[in-house]
Amino acid sequence: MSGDRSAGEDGNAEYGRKKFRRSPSHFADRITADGRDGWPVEPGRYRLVVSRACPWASRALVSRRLLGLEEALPVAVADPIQDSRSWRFTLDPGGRDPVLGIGFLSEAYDARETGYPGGVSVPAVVDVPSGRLVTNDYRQLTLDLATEWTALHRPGAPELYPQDLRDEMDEVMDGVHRDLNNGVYRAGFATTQDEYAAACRDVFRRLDALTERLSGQRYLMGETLTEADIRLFTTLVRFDAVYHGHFKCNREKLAENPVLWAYVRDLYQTPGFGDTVDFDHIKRHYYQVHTGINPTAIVPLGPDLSSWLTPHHRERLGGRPFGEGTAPGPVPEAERVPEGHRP
Ligand SMILES: N[C@@H](CCC(=O)N[C@@H](CS)C(=O)NCC(=O)O)C(=O)O
Repeated sequence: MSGDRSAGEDGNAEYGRKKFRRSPSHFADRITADGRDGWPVEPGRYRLVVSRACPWASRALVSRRLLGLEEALPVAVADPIQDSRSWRFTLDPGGRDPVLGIGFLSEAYDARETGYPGGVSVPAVVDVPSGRLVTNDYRQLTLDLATEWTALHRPGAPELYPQDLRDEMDEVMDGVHRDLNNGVYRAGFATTQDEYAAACRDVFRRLDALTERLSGQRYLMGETLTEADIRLFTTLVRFDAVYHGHFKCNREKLAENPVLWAYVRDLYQTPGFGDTVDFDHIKRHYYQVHTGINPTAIVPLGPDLSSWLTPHHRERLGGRPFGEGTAPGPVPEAERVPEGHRP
């Protein structure tokens, strides 16, 4: 290895003239109530490392807020701009995460596996006592927060992965993953016209289908929020800011689709969703890091964010956002997204 740890799934070095592929998460240990992988759920033992720019990491930020796990699973926020050693803690005093004491997330990967040659990705969960990475498997992570961390959930936490809906949810989430969560990346990093066109069509075909599904019901699974909405939200909230321009998914803007634009604003305005979103980190990361597709690294000024807070009127569809539960409380002071990074 040359020491370049930035060449990940959506980094720069990995895409030449070949089909965009996302490499599977390498570290897939699970933190569970019974600790069967050696990692029991314990308050304060682990640190969730995220970039607020990253849609995969942002799922965990939303779940953690909705479930009230902020104290049990503290968070480290990486600088949205990676350097050749990948994610770094340059937002923290002295350029080090105050709890893990490291400057680069790669140090936790190395502590787990010496000479690990793969990309260093977020989200990542690190075991604080040993400083070792536990998992970077974003798919399982949020499901485990919902189903394995229950002893530490706040009173009134919603059920995000209800047993009786799992089959249907898995199917919905698979389609959303293939065509949207990952589809926008396939379009953005395509290196042939045909590959781009196919991916871009998949994106809008899926958005059309979701428009129909969401025109008569408030949330993806009906009247209550679930993990499926979280996974859709993290892509939709980035759509006009980065996927429309930077990834060329530009048949139309989300703001031109009345159903989905109202749906995503409804979520944005729901405690636990919008309060995790940092538009400055999102825009700077995509436009400045992916210099293969944006060689000048210029970050566009738009879009205007003020409309995110306008009335969405989706409450007319009824629904009980948190089911039997309640909305989460305010964002902990230290985790507030700075003014100027949000509407
Ligand atoms: N590792 C995940 C995806 C998570 C991911 O792609 N995160 C991005 C940020 S949005 C990242 O950390 N990329 C840097 C890298 O992989 O080197 C996977 O299994 O597909």
